[in-house]
Amino acid sequence: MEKNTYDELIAGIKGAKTFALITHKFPDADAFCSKKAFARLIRNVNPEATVHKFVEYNDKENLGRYEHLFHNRLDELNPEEPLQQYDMVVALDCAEPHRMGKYLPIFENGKTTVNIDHHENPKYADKNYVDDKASSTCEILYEIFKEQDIHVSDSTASVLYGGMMTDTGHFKNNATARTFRIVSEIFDIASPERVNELLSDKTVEGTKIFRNCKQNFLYDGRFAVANITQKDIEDANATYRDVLGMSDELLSHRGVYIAIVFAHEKDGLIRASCRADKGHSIVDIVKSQGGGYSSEQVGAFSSKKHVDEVYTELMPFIEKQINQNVVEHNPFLDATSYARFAHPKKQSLKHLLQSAIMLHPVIKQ
Ligand SMILES: [Mn+2]
Repeated sequence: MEKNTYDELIAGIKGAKTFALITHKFPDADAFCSKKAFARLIRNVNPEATVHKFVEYNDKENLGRYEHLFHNRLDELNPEEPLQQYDMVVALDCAEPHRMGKYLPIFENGKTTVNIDHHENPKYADKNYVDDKASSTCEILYEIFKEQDIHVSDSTASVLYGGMMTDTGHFKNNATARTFRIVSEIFDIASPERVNELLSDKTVEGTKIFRNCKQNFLYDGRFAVANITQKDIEDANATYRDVLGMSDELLSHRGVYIAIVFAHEKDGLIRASCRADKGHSIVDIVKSQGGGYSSEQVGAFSSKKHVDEVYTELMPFIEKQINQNVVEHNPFLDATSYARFAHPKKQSLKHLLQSAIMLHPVIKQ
């Protein structure tokens, strides 16, 4: 990326009075953290400006997971009022315009539009800062702060770290030497307490669910699946948001390429959180149910269909992913252990998913 592009961005920020920051719907930590960090960048460069922040989240619970980062200072669009035109509208972590959800009209109505992202991205804005080699949008933002000599506070450093850590699955996916160089600089700036604060969002209720998940998940060596029923959630006095993140845990088992955690809610709604190992993708899996994804490795969907139907529809996509041979990226598996993990006792996926239902008969509606 050319150096003067960031100069142009900063000049644009200095010349604008009103800003709207938008990130993708079904936001993850990189979305929230990059938005927060960019608001601070604006405050440093142009303290008089007004900044509005928009994000379409799927429910309050999803927001709740990150509310300690936001204190609920998010703006909402009032459909009764005419659409405001902002001097600069910045899309953060949005691979495609439609991922802005209901806030896309604000973007389209912006005097100047900016697109900062680390996905494969068609560069849909007036000014595009797209780097698909970056681990996260927060990684790109850190480089903008540094290159432009903008002060990175203790708190901003930890926010940027939050986006980098989560988008890389705790530095297991897409983390590069560049990522770790930045992380080492962040640890020079941020106090460990701040960073740990970001990590301490676990709840005791979540841990109870987690224990259940760990005892009851099923796997065939390459694919791991767990079902969390409404009863499990109620018994633990937990909420759906406590269930998020367990798919990361399932994926961390040796040899597992794809992990899905299903949460079954009272009204028959199924929510699924999907993860893929490097070299694999959950994109087709979540797309088959109209879900969203923040990278090839991380996605989610919800469905009102019967669980059997959802499983049947997912199966070919899961099968395609787990049958791909990507053994070469795991240096820790020698030929013998690979044979054991990659070719476990043949158990059909259908059987596996059926067992998952039988284990939790309560989800059979
Ligand atoms: Mn991201």
